[in-house]
Amino acid sequence: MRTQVRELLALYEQMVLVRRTEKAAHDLFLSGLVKGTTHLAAGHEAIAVGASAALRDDDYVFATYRGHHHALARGATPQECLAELMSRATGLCRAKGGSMHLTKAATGMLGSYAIVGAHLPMAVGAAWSARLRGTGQVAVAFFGDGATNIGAFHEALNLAAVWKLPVLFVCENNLYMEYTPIADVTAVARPAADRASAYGIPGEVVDGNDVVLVREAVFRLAERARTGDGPALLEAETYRHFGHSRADPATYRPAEEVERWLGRDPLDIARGRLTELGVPAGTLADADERARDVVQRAVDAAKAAPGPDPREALTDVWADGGAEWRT
Ligand SMILES: Cc1ncc(C[n+]2csc(CCOP(=O)(O)OP(=O)(O)O)c2C)c(N)n1
Ligand SMILES: [Mg+2]
Repeated sequence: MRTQVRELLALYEQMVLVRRTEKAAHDLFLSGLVKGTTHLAAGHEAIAVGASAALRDDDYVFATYRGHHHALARGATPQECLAELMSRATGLCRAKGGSMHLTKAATGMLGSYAIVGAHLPMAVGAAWSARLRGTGQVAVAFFGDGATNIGAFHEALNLAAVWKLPVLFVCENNLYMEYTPIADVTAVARPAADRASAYGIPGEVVDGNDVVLVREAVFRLAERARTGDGPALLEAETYRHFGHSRADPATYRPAEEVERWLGRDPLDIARGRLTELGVPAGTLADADERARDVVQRAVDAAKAAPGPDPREALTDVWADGGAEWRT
């Protein structure tokens, strides 16, 4: 899959939109309009945007609590996401999900999950369902480096490999699991890719800050899975611009490391590629401005939206009555 200038420009604009939505979420949190916690994905944009551009519209995506970028890349609007973060009736999940549970089943965004590693077996299940139905869909699970030391990661990989399921595991390796460097607690250098050989599946490393490289790698591995060659593991190297969540100042990260990674901002890398391809600065500025307008309108609309109707508290909530028979 070669990325054309026109496509790259669209990917750039989408990444700017994600970055601006994240910035708005941060500002709204600081002004007390977003309650609870948020895990910003600023710095990770190229992974969600590049991967989504390589997938079919009906493919399935599973994300973590750091999933704003995936929801936006898979069809949720900034307005739906920000309204959800602000617990408004117009939110993506009508205020029942919040930042950590952004879900849009209609566009294949099958959820964001707060329990580290929990969604990997779910992605395997979705892939199995696609196989049984013969739809040609692929399921993609995005997760952090910390998930690679969780049992569910290994169970999911093994079953997916044994059944040769159409699932792609994408690790967003940002070097930290909350405040602990992944390298301090992992015996291999590549926490995801180096584990692939144990399950007999391909393991690759990609520059997760380069949207073009992510798109090409995901396309190749997803098509391989789609045509029956089974799962693969892609480790995308990246870095978060903010702390782990909310007001974490991330002082545990060496200044020199932060500076090096800020110098590899995915937006700058895409901008550099576009400039090299002859796209004028004015065209990039127009894209920036369009994204700024969309997000500003989203913030205004979310602020103006009503809170959820208390009479809807029990709608769209599934219960199997288990509380009675389990006790
Ligand atoms: C099973 C489980 N254990 C612990 C936690 C608490 N926790 C939330 S995020 C996190 C760090 C995960 O790091 P990583 O997988 O690298 O993702 P990142 O936050 O860097 O995107 C931890 C330990 C949790 N949510 N679930
Ligand atoms: Mg991490």
